[in-house]
Amino acid sequence: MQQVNPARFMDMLQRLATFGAVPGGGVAREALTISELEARRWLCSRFSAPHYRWYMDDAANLFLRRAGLADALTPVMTGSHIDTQPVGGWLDGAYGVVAGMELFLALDDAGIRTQRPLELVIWTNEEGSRFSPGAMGSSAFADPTRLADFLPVTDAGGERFEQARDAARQATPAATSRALGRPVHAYLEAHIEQGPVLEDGGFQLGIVTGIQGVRWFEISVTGVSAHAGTTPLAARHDALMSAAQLISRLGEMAAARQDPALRFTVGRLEVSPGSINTIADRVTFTIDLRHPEEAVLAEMEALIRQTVEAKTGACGYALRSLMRRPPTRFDKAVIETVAAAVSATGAPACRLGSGAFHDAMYLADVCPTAMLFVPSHKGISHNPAEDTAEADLVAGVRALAGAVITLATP
Ligand code: HGY
Ligand code: MN
Ligand code: MN
Ligand code: MN
Repeated sequence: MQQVNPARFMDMLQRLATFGAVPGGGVAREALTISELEARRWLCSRFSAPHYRWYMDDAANLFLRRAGLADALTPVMTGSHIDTQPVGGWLDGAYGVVAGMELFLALDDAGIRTQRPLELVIWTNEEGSRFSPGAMGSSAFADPTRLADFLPVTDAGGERFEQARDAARQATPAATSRALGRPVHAYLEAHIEQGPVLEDGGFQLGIVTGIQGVRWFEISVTGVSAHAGTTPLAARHDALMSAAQLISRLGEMAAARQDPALRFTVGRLEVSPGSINTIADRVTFTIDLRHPEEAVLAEMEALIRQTVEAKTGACGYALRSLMRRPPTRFDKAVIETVAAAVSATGAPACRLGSGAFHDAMYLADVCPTAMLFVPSHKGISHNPAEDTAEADLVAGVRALAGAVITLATP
């Protein structure tokens, strides 16, 4: 689509990156924090022509609807998230949202009104770093009964998701509220790969066939706080030492499987009271487990549970499941639509599965869904150094435009 305007697109992408920008690089724009709400407000200000309408649902998912000629038909949806890791990159999520914005503006420039309505969506709390689980907004959209479990979830400072959701409502008065969940004709998400496959293979675009499964756990270890100077080693209930032994035991167990497809990460560790001269009485740490096969995830979970239960000694142990998502297979017809749009751009491309999870995994439960990737430089993501060449970013917008227009033409 020649009306795609690279300068305008890059300008919007760079503008979005200013919300929560960290001096020296990176973006700190966690879900529903002030910087994300300001970014939402800016997005709303960008589209106010009469054929556009903004909506927000009860999970604070934000929708920009572009009326279709046959407006009663179910919409084609595209989008992603704008929340980031505590200090993330400028493209994770943001790319798919701004690619959708550029698509809408290019359609305006071309004077094209698609048959089906189009909806650009900004999903709430995809990263799951402030509120767990991840992809909360899209998960609730796919099954609105889940919202009741999400509303009381608190962040590290004790703020409930419900309070943050309500603040989002105040921040974007232009968005009419609407019910959670609705029929969607098809969903297509553009995203950075966040891994090395495309760049290593010399590919500019990726046709994504699915997403691996993921399980998150929180393990807490309880001991007894005591004086570091007076308490003999043999008399300690040291939660931190016990947690450290458990973490290395679990890490060795994962490594011992020698499965190149297995992902096992302990990313967060909190210690109480966290004083240099007090023996820790409580430690919590998280596990992020991923694999393309559900059976391996189940096996690993059983091993983790057995290892925790087998722990003896003076401390107590508890394991809590935070997130559980089986592997996702995308819709064959939408994958082929993406493949056709990609080949129309002439960009070198390949098919691949996603190592990262995305909101598309929940949309796949309720409508035909697929994704489109652009490369990540050196495979880096969830890191301020996250980057992608402009030519690749723009090629992705062109492919997204082609695929969405095809999907929106009955
Ligand atoms: O964790 C993930 O896979 C996603 O980037 N939030
Ligand atoms: Mn993402
Ligand atoms: Mn991410
Ligand atoms: Mn995602």
